Amino acid sequence: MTEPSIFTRILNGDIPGEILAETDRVFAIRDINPQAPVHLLVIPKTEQYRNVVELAAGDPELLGEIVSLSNDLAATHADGEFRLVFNTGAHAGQTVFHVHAHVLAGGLSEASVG
Ligand code: DGP
Repeated sequence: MTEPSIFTRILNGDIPGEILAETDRVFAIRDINPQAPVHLLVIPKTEQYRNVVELAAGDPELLGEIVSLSNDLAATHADGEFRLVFNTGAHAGQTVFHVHAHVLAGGLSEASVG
């Protein structure tokens, strides 16, 4: 049996981390290493999908829930405008293979992509 991901351990309260928002199927935390004034992670509760490609193929409605919660969080934590990033693969910088969206917001107009 594989170990639970770092995000599942936070969700379960096994390691510290504030749950900022939660629905039946998704939850949000702050990124431990913020790359923008507001940098949140929106994560499905299931670990079934390793990346956004698998998620889109397997449960597009759940992907829609991630986008919707990201939008809500950008409205409550910033001005409602945001960048949504899914690192997909180790060579693209993915380190946690439990799919998650990076929600980057709060003064990004000068920031470059990548
Ligand atoms: P990625 O590189 O796309 O797989 O993003 C993983 C992110 O997870 C990375 O930006 C840092 C964040 N992260 C890793 N460990 C923890 C943790 O223990 N707590 C929180 N809040 N974030 C974490």
